[in-house]
Amino acid sequence: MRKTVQILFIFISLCFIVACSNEASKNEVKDLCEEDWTFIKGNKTYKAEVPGNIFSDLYLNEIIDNPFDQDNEKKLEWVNQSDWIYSTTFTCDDKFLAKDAIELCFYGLDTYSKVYLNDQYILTTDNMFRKYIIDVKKHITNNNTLKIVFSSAERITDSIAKTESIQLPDKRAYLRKAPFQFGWDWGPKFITCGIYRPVSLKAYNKVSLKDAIMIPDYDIEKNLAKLDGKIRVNIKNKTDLRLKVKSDSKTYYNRKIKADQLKDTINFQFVINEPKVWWPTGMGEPNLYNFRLELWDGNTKVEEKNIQTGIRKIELIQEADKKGKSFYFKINGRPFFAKGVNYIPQDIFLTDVSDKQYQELLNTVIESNINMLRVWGGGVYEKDIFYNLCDKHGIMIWQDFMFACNMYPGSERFLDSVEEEIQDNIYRIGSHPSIILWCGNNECREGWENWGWQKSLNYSYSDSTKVWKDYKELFINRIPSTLKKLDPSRPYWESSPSIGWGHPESLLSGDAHYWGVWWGAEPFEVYNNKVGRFMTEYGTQSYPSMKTIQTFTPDSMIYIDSPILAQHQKHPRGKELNELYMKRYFSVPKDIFNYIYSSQCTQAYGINTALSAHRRSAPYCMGSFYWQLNDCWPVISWSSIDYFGRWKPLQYVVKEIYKPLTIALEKGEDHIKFYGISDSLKEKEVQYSIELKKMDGTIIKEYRGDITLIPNSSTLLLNKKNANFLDGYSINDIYVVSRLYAHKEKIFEKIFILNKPNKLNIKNPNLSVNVIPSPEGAVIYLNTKTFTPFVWMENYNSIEGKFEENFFHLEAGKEKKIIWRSQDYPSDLKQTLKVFSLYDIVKN
Ligand code: BMA
Repeated sequence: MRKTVQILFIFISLCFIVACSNEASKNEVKDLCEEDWTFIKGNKTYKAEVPGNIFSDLYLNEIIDNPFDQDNEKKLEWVNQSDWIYSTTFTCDDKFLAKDAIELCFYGLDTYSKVYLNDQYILTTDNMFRKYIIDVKKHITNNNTLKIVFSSAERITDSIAKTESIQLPDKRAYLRKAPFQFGWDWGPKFITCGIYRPVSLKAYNKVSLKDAIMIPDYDIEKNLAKLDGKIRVNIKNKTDLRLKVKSDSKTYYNRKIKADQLKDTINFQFVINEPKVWWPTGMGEPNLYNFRLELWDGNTKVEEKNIQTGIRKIELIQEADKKGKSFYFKINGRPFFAKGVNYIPQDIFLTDVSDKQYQELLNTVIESNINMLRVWGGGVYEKDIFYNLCDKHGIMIWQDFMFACNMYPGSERFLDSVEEEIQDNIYRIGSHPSIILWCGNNECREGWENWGWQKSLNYSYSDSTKVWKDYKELFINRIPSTLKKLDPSRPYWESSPSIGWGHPESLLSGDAHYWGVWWGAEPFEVYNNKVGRFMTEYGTQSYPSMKTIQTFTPDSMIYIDSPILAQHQKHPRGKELNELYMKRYFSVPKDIFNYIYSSQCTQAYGINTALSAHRRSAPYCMGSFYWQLNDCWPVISWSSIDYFGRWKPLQYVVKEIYKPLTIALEKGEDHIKFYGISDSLKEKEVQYSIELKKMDGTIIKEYRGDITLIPNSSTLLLNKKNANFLDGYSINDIYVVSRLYAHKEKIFEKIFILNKPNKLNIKNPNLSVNVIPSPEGAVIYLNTKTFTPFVWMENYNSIEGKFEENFFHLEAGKEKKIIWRSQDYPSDLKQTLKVFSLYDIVKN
């Protein structure tokens, strides 16, 4: 018995020793975001949020008013001009301090700062897109003070510009900071500073895991996945290490790395037979793999990291054809039409976006049948949650690097910093299957070639040569060669667009931005002819809803020429151009409610023209990305949802036209053509019907036919001479109802008008509106006795709700039932619901 007790005692002691030594060699992380942070204003200290930014901190401490309110932007210039000091105190226990190395890790400092630990200077930062890691072992004690002094980014860029012999188009180029925060044609100028991403400490004895990436490739023929992984480590003391790659149920990789072979990058590869493949939405399941990378030192798991990835093969196909060169993607060997939109940061104050907002934005994307987003290069590399959600929902991403509408310095210091930035971000986001392309920049080449910078900046021949050489070094050498090392799996595209919109070749190959409409004031019909291979930008503005305007404008200031509205319009000719287009297609009402509605109709009508031209040009055109999905503050802009996520009419149009099966109309000078568009990869046998109707709903005539829709393409359903089709009727007196049937069952219906909206001969609809409470919120019944185009419902109640359907044409005698989804039923909904229609703004 005594012997058993002795053995037990020895065993327990051994376990204890092993556990202690295990504990001792484990890396330890301390999250400094959990500490109390302060910032200084005058001679007072205030509570600060970390992650956070100065504007939000000033607002939370009631030092400034809401920056978005009225014209507060103008009054807050001083914040941009000031320097700001953030600090915290924290303790470290002896066990933590006993480790051989202690790293301070900043995942994002915005932007120009000097960092002091216990009053010792330790770091200068000038790139908000980089991760900064420094060994602070020699400075750290039990009680510590960390202080970060942020200098005004505006003053820093000014002072750098002064020392440069060649001026770049915009001085914001000198700092690696989100370009849009210096002001954009949809964004205010709030030049934030602060600790905008996490900050932590890590103590370790031997090796610290810095970051890791897993790049998947998929061999379609062999049905085999190859995973290419890299781990970056910081090494304090070399040791034998073991790397394991696991999922919950399986170990995929297990290898010992001898101390003498340990380098700061560990490469690993393994294969998966018959993997579950990642498909984008509409094409299959977005299957994901969740791997856990573990670093072991003997019996101790030193550190681990989770990586989410998906197995898929991505190809960008550019093949010469009769007109130029194709430009489309294949995923897992299958081509697809990219139903896209441009995405900008959801808030000028980056740290104010909640996880819920990311989720809600993605919900809008999914509901709208969008399958691809372009993360535009004037913003930021998004947070992990954004890419996680895109992976999960099968939303693909065109990822710009953060360079926009500018030329950039070519100094070694700058290039080295960018190289670090590119590496950090590829390591952070490169494992995500949703990202299918890296793009060098937004409109830098376009600007250089077409915007007259060389003349306006008075460049000499040698100046031009130098600036262009620097461009090439950055976008044709440094970035692609970094990518080659880390991620050769994805295509790299130097600049979006590849050729400027003033050049006819821009429509024959590469990606195109078409801004002849809006910037060039051309009519929307021009969209029908200006169709490129892959349309990555085009757009037109509209006002946000009245509810959104009310958040920043007092009632007495809500009128069309209000200076407050002018402050929330950032395009130099915004109001003038909006009104030009409103007048051309709808009208410019005097009443502000109708004015907003007319502007929103105009935007929806214009982008509908472009979207349907692009869709019906498949497979010549294989992608369409209107400018832009969202806003970063309440503003009059090109967005289809506003800052608060409220849908403008355009969002309903997008949802409709991006359906996997749709009909598009082409109305030419002498012909009228209807196309059936199918995203399906198989041929589809359908029947179509096209009815020509009078405004009272009487059918004039009907065309029917059977047709096989070509996969992933657009198929001509009906082609008629105008005179023949109209049968003596004026295009202003009729409308068309088109339908698709499969096995006699209706699978799609769409109503078309044939002329500009303000030309139609419509009558007063005297809409009857019935609102009934329901478990979902409310049900709305609409009835009319005459064709009522562009019905748009707005609820001005304080309770938020969403119309399941909105912005449609209503036929005479066809009751429409719409569900209004809301948490609550407001008893005054009947009074606060306003139903607009075309007749309200073009009474004839
Ligand atoms: C595009 C974008 C942005 C801009 C938009 C509207 O070119 O890249 O620069 O906001 O035009 O002008």
